[in-house]
Amino acid sequence: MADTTTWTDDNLMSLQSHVLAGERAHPGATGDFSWILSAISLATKTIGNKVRRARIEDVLGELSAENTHGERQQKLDVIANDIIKSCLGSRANIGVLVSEEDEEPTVLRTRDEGGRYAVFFDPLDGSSNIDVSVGVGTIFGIVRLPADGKGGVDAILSPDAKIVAAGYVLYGSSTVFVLTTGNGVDMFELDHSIGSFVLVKHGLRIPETKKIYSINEAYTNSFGNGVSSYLQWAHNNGYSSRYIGSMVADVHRTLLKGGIFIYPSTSEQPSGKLRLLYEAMPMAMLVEQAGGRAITDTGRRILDIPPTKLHERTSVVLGSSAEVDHFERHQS
Ligand code: AFP
Repeated sequence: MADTTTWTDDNLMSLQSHVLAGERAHPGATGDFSWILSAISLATKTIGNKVRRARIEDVLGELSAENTHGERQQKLDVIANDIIKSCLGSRANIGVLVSEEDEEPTVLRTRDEGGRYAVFFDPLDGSSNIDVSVGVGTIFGIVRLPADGKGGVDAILSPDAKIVAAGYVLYGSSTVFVLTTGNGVDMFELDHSIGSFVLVKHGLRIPETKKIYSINEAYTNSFGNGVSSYLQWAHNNGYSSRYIGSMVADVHRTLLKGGIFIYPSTSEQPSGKLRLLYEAMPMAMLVEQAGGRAITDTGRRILDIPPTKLHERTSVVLGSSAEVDHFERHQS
């Protein structure tokens, strides 16, 4: 398939102007997205700054507390969570915030009080890598809450709640913001000299095929037969392996270079490890909007899974459409 990606190296377009331009193209648009995305942009620039200064400020290392999943929190997990909540908290159109780091959602306002959206986020994905300067990131999904409900927690899990935008910010060798509002995928890079995310790729498309798989192969003995059979096939067919252990970084490479990212269910984690609402769904939306596929290891489209609880886990298989097809062929 032809690469329709447009590299934007002549016109300067900031994230904010890009979102405003998108809204102007839709008569009747409320400006909701620019309002929410400007808060996410501010929050992620602030988190990025903390990540870059991690050894200079005292923000590295573990806390004694565990998060809602029983995982040891890093200091930066908590700092990033606080930053996002303080940036999003004042946005009048957000009803609920759901964070990986908080057991309970933060209910800001009801639907009647103007809370039209919920924002789901993993403030600092891959944070156990932070002490060794590996790329980490923030993942988010924006969900429009049903118009007739009261808002709050029930609204988030309602079948009428619809994910309308998703993205991540990767704090890697450069800081990139990858975004979809349901109209393709765009990529912005933080220009530190002007403090703005600047559009660098419009209409990003994932390569249709690439012989790269990304999975934690150390868990081989606890994979199901379908996953093992796929890996055996990949070994016999000249595949390379790439695994960073930071979902944002692994998915980013997969989006740009192609291939497949797999976090399957294992005998220890029968439902998988990654979280549906603020890891799997946003990444699934991005990958699909870029022309790829995102399913569970039993072949269910991730965006079709109705969430039943806030911190639900799922298996994740996503990437180039031909590569996900190969994986699917080995599951029976
Ligand atoms: P941390 O945020 O605790 O580092 O976990 C990262 C993560 O949720 C995701 O980013 C990785 O893809 C996955 O865990 C790696 O898990 P394994 O270490 O089990 O491969």
